Amino acid sequence: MKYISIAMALSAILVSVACGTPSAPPAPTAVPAATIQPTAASKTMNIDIKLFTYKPDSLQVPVGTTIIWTNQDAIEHSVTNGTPPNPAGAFDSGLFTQGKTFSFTFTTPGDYPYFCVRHNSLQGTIKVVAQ
Ligand SMILES: [Cu+2]
Repeated sequence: MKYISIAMALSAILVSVACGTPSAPPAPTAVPAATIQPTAASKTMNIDIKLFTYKPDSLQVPVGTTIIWTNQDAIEHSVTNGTPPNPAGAFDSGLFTQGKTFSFTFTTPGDYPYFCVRHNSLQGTIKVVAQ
């Protein structure tokens, strides 16, 4: 019984504190709604690297898209932004082996050619467009 009365006393204090600051409650409800929106809009797409080909080798996506490349070949490849033999610097996976993945999120519209640093005939393009 003693614990119950203490609990009741504490909750009475908490209620009085909450009621003492009427301007506080409306603020937290507005913030979370705004932060959830971009997460729901973002998308993920997959590209396989198979038989020395990016599949698909040409892709158009909206800003905010994350692309995941998966190496299906039993040899190392890279996903390097630029045109052979010149990396452009927006992204570069480095060489990665069979079964491994590399992902990159495109936040700026534009054309992003890319290639494998070891096999320069292996090339692809990502076109990023505003939503
Ligand atoms: Cu390669």
